[in-house]
Amino acid sequence: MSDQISQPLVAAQSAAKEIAEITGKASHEMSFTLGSGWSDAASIFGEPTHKIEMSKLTGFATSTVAGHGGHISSYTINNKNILIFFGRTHLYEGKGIDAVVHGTRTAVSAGAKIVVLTNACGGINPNYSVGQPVLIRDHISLTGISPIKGANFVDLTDVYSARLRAQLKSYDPTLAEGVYAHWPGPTYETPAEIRMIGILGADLVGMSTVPEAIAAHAMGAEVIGISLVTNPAAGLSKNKLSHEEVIAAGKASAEKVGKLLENLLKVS
Ligand code: 8IG
Repeated sequence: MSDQISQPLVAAQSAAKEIAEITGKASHEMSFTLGSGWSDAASIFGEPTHKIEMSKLTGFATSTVAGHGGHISSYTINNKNILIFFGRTHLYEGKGIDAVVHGTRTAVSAGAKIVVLTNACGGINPNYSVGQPVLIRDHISLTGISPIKGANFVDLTDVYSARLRAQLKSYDPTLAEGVYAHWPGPTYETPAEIRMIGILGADLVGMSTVPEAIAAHAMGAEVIGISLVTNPAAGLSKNKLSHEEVIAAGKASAEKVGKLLENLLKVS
């Protein structure tokens, strides 16, 4: 038995302290993790007060590609301090589950009571169109990997805050909700796998968000997850899946995504 807090949490607390020192802001109340297709719209936040290379902070995996490491920007908007994470670590990078959730743990350690997780994903639900943002109502972990260790039986009945989803829908009643399946990647699914995942009850499929949502929820933060559908999942269109398609769909929905980010700033 030990009441010591875990090493990954200690690292997240160190990184959070470094962010507070660099920005001179004792706490940041809200965090955003921007996935592919979302980062361009961040211009609606205006100019950050500080931009921090993740590689300079404790515990962040260093990027293998020079100049392509992620960064974190700090903003103060309407007296609210927010952190935006540009770039995240995915399970398929092989750095381990603690690396995947380190950014999120850092955000919550820095004071984030609301954690916004965005991603680009494949659409399984035939009612969705490419370029459509969908609120994540619930998830299915197909990786079987949890960021929580030991006999910590965390309740996951309401990982994605119903309270915050209702607020967002009050600003935009057209917003759809769906179930997100976390696929390990980095390969996309086969058409047969997409049929399986659809039968299991998922509307969306992607390679991120779920571990981060679990980690934030376990630390007591409220989570909003939003997927931008950037392609029909494998076998649901005549086209092959490509990263270019994803980037193009992200650019095409910049305005919609910007509006959503603006609405997210209003939630409390
Ligand atoms: I963007 O169709 C994007 N990410 N697993 N499947 C999975 N991840 C994705 C997809 C997709 N599209």
